[in-house]
Amino acid sequence: MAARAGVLALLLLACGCGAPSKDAGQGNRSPVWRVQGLAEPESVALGPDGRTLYVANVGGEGEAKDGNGFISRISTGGRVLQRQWVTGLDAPKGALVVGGRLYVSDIDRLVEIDIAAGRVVARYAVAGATFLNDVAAAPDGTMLASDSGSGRIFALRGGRVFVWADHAELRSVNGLLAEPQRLVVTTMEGKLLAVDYVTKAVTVLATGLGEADGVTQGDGDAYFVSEWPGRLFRVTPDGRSQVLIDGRARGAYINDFIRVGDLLIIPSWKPGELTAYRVLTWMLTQVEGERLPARLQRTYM
Ligand SMILES: [Ca+2]
Ligand SMILES: [Ca+2]
Repeated sequence: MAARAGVLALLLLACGCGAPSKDAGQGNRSPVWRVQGLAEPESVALGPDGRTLYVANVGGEGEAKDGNGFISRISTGGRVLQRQWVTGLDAPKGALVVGGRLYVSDIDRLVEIDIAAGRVVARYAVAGATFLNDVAAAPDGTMLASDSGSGRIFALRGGRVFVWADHAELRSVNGLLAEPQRLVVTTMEGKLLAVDYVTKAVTVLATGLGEADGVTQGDGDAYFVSEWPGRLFRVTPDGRSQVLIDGRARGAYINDFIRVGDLLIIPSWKPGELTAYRVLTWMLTQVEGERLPARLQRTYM
């Protein structure tokens, strides 16, 4: 433990990220690094170089067209490269890199940013959307965006925007994860769903996940799902879930996180942070006071 704390201290010194966080040693996971002072960060995307993160900062309220939203560039080591890299957005939420472009959802528009040039090159109006949230790319290249306001998923293909999925289960739709055969979706009614790309049939994978937000692949065939007021779940294919982290006591949201190899990189709208945690470290330690199943301990030890 002392050795790990030493390594953490070295990492923090190396990246200038400040003191170890307050939640270390309080039953939660210890972060690898943490960047503070962001402005309501909702999501993060990994750049084409594999070591640059693009963080969408809402700046204030989620629906406000206030022009103060921006994108930050931060290294995967936790160093702020440029806090205000692309500015002039309203409330950017979802962020996804495809090729050399960063796609960002911005209330009722999809914004396309040329990463090399560092500027907005296109804006696509999404008629009928009021609270665009996550962005994902289907295997055929179609850009998909969830709209929490209307409970629909919109698509952008060949410069044209249209309604891609409209289903009662999609009410309060939030996170998207594009798999080869299906789109995995979270809703703020606590559901983890799968939508068939062709038939648009919806399957309920799990319920009871609070006000669910981000979703990534977990270990094996499990998923990691966040609920934005502050919990991170591990959800297994049988629909059961366990809490891996709980930031509610310190008021730390868990918004639309990503997984980069062994790291989970988590934006926290409140208190305005980006934090990296090491997934395998969790699997080696206790989770919410109870051991992981023996099968998993063997897998990861
Ligand atoms: Ca704003
Ligand atoms: Ca989200």
